[in-house]
Parts: sequence; C-alpha cells; structure tokens
Amino acid sequence: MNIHTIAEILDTAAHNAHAVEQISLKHQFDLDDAYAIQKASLERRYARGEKLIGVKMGFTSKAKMEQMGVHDMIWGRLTDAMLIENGGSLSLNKYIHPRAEPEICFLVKKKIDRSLSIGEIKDYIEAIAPAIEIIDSRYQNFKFSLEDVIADNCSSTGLVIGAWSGVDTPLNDLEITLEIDQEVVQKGSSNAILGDPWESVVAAARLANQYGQEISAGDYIMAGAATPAVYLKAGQSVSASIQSLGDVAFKVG
Ligand code: OOG
Ligand code: MG
Repeated sequence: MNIHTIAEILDTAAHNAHAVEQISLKHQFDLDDAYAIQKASLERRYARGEKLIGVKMGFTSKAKMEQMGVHDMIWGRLTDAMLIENGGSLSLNKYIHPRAEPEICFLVKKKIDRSLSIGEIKDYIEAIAPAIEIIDSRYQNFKFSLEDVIADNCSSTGLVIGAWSGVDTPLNDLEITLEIDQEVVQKGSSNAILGDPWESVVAAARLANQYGQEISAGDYIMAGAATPAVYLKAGQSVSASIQSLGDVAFKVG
C-alpha cells in the first residue's frame, strides 16, 4: 500500500473519529515511511484549512513508554483545530477514546531550522506554560507499534495551554499532577521528561530539522507527558497543575 493511501486511511479515521486496524498488522513500513505518512496526512488537514501551530514530543518519559509499550521518542505536528481554550470544553463525540496527560508547553521566540544545543535553546523560547494534551489514537484499543503511532501523528488530538511564565522559571524537579473532578489521578516530576524538559525542546529541534520541518516564531512545542495518560468520561472536570507554572483546565462535555 502506498504512503498516500495509508495517510488517507488515518486522516479519515481522525476526521470521522472512527478507529481502524493497526497498519503494521498487514503492511511493513519503517520509521522514515511512518514520518512520510504523518506528513502526507497533515497535508490533507492543511488542504481543509487547518494551520500548523507547532510540534509535540512523545515518549520523552519512562512512564509513557511503559504505559504504551514502546521504546523511543517520537514527534508529531499540532494544528489550530486541536486548540481548546483554557477552561473550555471538548465534546466526546468528536473523539474515539480520548485520554489526557499533563505537559509543559514552550512558546517559540524565533525560527528553529537546525539542531540546537542545550546552551542555545533558551534563546529560541519566549515563554513556558502548563498544558494538557488530549491524545486519541486512531487505532482500535489504543494499541500500536512505534511506526503505527508516528504515522498516526502520534495520537495528537487536542491541547489546552495555561498562562505563560518567563523562560528563566526553573524547570527542574517540579511536581506535575493531573486532577479529575478535583482528585489527583496522576503525579510525576518534570525530571521524568528526559531528565530536564529543556532536553525535550532540544530533541524537538533536532528531530524536526532531521525531517525537514521548520519550527516558526509563535509555534508551540509540547515536551511530552511525565505521567501515564488517563481516559476521559463525559461530565469530568480535568485539570493539570505544574509547580511554579500554575494550573490549566477543561471540561468533558
Ligand atoms: C502517543 C503520544 C505520546 C507523550 O506525551 O508521550 C505522547 C500515545 O501515547 O498515544 O503524546
Ligand atoms: Mg503527549
């Protein structure tokens, strides 16, 4: 099957919120093919008027790798259609089996079109915010191989971003929690993200550059979850708190 055919299957599944069988069960494809499928599926979204607003890192913590049974970092693309206002709501009928996870979001200050060192990275970032990512694998039972999930744009579906703080806010050893109906359901540390969330921004610059994706001023970079993700149910109030950065929340309608 060719890359565009697979991209269409995954894009249609996302668009219609219908799960499909894992591609890798019937077709062999490698990491480069997977990223080519992701790019082709995003081109279908752009053709419908969606705009790229940044990139997200995935599996940057052991907690996430273990939950999903994969072994390497991945990156995906975020579009404006995925944005949910802080305090806003999402309606479950637009999703297959959504899960939420607490994250740290970085706002890009100037164009990133090459690999950057940990010493350089801060100069490229304007601000940092607490965030929640909503992921919704297009695969049945939320099960996939590394190639499958990359092709599926790393399950990207939604993001909620809280208030911005300055880039000098220390990001080491911050407590990160996810609350559902005011009860803490996941707890982690910012150190779980590659030892230092800034390392995730370095990785985003390197991987985006490797695959020819420029990151623009004003784009977001999501650093990846420090805790496992949690399934959402109708009526829930979901919030994340990140020490020093504050809270962010949404409701499940
Ligand atoms: C893939 C996306 C992983 C993260 O923060 O690690 C991710 C998934 O778990 O479905 O977004
Ligand atoms: Mg994530």
